[in-house]
Amino acid sequence: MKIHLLYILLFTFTTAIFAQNTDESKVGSYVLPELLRAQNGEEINSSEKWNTIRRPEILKLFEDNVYGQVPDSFDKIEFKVLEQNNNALTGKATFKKVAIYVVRNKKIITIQAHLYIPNNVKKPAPVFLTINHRGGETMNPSPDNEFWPVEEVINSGYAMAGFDVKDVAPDHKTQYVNQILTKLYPEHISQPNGMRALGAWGWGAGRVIDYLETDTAVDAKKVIVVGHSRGGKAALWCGAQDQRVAMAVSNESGNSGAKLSRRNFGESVEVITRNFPHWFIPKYAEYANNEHNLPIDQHMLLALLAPRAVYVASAAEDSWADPKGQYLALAAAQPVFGLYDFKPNLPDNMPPDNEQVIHLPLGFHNRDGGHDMNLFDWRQFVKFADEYFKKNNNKK
Ligand code: GTR
Repeated sequence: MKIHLLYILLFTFTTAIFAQNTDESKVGSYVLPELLRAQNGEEINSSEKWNTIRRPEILKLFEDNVYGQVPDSFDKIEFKVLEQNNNALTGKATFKKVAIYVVRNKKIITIQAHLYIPNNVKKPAPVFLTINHRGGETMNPSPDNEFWPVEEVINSGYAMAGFDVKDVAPDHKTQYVNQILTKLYPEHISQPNGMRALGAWGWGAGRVIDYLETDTAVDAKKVIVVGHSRGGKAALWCGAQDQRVAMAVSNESGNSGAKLSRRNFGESVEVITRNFPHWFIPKYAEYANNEHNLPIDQHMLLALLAPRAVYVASAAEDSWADPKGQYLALAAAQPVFGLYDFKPNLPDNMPPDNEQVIHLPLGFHNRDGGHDMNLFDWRQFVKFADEYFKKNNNKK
């Protein structure tokens, strides 16, 4: 069975056996933690105060209550192009498979990045970098591969990069420690706020960016980190930390991603921490059925991207991921972007299905259909990125 079909079945199964509220009338009231008030009560009314006071506070709250820390030190990083084909996609693209070796305390891990770069552009290409939890085989350029539609993206003037999360942390309750945690950062395993799987996947994206910074065919100032579902959660946390990320795309990341945790709709903190304890630090489980006591909510994760671009995609039948809760989180993050002279003014209500809203640097759509990332979604990501980078003149 194809691996992504397996994921869809597993997803449907988890959705079915754990009761969740999908009745809008049963969503209770909630009060979101304040974005623009520091812990000492000070009002945050400038980008400078946001950057020096509130942003570090919020990052730390996410580290200590949800995802754990993401270390940024290692002894050495090296890159080796294992395969190169300058004539991929009938000459439209250059394909590279790159080994990224990271060494710390004499231990080494290897990430394999897949990279397609358009040949037919004047300038270095902006690049979509996918945190891929569906297996390396899904990064193939087949025309029917909607999850990773290389040709479509190349035709639009963007490069496409990706790596398999199992190179850094296998998506498994106990085996997640087997790569970078055991080999490079063993001290994190026993730390209450040490790195866990979602943080590790974002760390992996950071190492791919390290490589992209050395490849002159891509524009490493225009890296768009993309993830679907659990990959989307990792993409947001990665973009929150690593300010080299120019844009984060969260596709149906749902609970602990773009969805407001306090909104009682779809997947809950109780269910997610029971099913996927390895994604988070143990403390996060204390907020099961107790979301109102979280010191953060997910609008604050989106706000950590400011003033960079954030795109949130959802799907109408994906109630598990709570499309409305994701839209409301994006809307609630707006005041921080406002500190940077942007005036995003998202409508109060989510747009109709399949309609994209763009209020730079924020964008959103709710596709019809179920939980997946497909060609429609990618076309919206490209349209949004075009707007944001105003890159239409980059075509020959
Ligand atoms: C589900 C999980 C979601 C989402 C999804 C996926 O089972 O409950 O939070 O991450 O998996 O990654 O497809």
